[in-house]
Amino acid sequence: MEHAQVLSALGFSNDELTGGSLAVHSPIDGAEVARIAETPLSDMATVIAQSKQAFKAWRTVPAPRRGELVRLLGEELRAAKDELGALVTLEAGKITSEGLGEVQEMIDICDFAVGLSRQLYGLTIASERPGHKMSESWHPLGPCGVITAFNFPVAVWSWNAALALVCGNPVIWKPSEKTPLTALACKKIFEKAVSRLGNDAPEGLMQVVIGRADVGEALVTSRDVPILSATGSTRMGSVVGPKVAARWGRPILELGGNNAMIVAPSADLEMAVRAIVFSAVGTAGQRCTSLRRLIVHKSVKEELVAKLVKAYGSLPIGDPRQDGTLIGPLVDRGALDAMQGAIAKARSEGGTVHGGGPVTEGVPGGAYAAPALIEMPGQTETVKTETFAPILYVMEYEDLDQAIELQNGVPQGLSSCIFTLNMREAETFLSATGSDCGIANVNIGPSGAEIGGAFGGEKETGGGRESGSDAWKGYMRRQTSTVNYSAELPLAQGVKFDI
Ligand code: UN1
Repeated sequence: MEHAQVLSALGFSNDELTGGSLAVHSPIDGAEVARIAETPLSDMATVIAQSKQAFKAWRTVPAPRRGELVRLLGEELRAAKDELGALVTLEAGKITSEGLGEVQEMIDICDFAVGLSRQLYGLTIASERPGHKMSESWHPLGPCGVITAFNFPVAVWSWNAALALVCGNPVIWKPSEKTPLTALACKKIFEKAVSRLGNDAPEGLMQVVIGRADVGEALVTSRDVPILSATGSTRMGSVVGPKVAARWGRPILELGGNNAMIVAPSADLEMAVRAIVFSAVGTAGQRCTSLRRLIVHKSVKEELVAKLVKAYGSLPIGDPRQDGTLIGPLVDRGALDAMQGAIAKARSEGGTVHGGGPVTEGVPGGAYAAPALIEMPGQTETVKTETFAPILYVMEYEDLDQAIELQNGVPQGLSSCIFTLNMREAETFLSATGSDCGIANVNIGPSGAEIGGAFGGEKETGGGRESGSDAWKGYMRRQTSTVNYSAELPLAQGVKFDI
């Protein structure tokens, strides 16, 4: 499909796509596809005030009814899956199947959140005092700012929005300036769900603000935005986190990863190769969960590297819309330059480089590159740095302790995995002395997590959790209540204070 067709299928009018100050380019061919209006900084106070107002109404709507809105959103996403998937491909450069997969991830989190809307459970807790009841309940917290990155332009919003909405919070979404069209398309889809719900959804329940860092900054620094979820680089998080904390807000940070796979001597190598290739070169290495480091036992390293070099040699690179393409473009020229810079640095640190060069033939323009496999003499500074591109550094190990030390020996802590058929090794990797990451897998690559689990990581990844499990608790305030239904007033801890 041509760019214009994709945009019109989602209901964009010419007015929306022209005359603004933010130029949007497609990574597929580098073409400018729109010039859209930016949210003036001076509007942010009104946006936030409207969200605050919406909160007052939305928090009183029963949670299962809030879930109904999210159920309708899931229905609308199902209906728009092909069109929205195509827009993800257009704006982020993902291959068709991954664009559709991202929309499926949105549908999945909506289903999860609908069920959750009847399960925002608290606890009853045994009181030490006679005739007393202790309990814990969860209440809506307030406007939730969501700052998302270009690489998952819609799914990460939905992880946050679906939960925030059932939890009783309005959402203000600031998408990456590289992918604002997908956000505006989601807003249109959301509005359809709102109009089907009827009167319960207040004005301003989900707002999208378009702009650059200063627009995001307005959310980050506002005391009226108690929850601020931000996905992006560690550098961005190191600015956002302290600012949110300084005004007593709650940050949910999902930052850089530097994800590793340990390949043990007993590993099923054929399976490992498939997992490595998908997680290292899928999405052109631009997932926060992409595989970046391979830690291979020295007894299998030669064989595995040979298999990988062969597999890498035949990967179809090109137009992500075309059937059969597995590697689409990098997001822009800057990403290609960063990739080439990292490869040059790795080489200067003693790395042996396979592939990794820019690809200019058989591609429709844009910034395309062959994936790089780099055999490294050790875990150098370059290996410890996340480069958002398909570069896989290979290192060898002799015993599992050393492999785990290498795996944990980077500043980031998002995702990790081990390929082994040895149960002792697998369980050690998952134990308290194993991987230090938020995600640790066995015989599966580090990327492509399901929405049912909590998603996020430790150390410079920021510590936030989104998506499944009990991540919803990050979007609510906890209230502990003690009720005295006796005629006495005993004090806790046996304290006496008679007057
Ligand atoms: C991201 O790259 O920010 O686990 C999110 C995965 C996807 C989400 C990635 N489900 O790879």
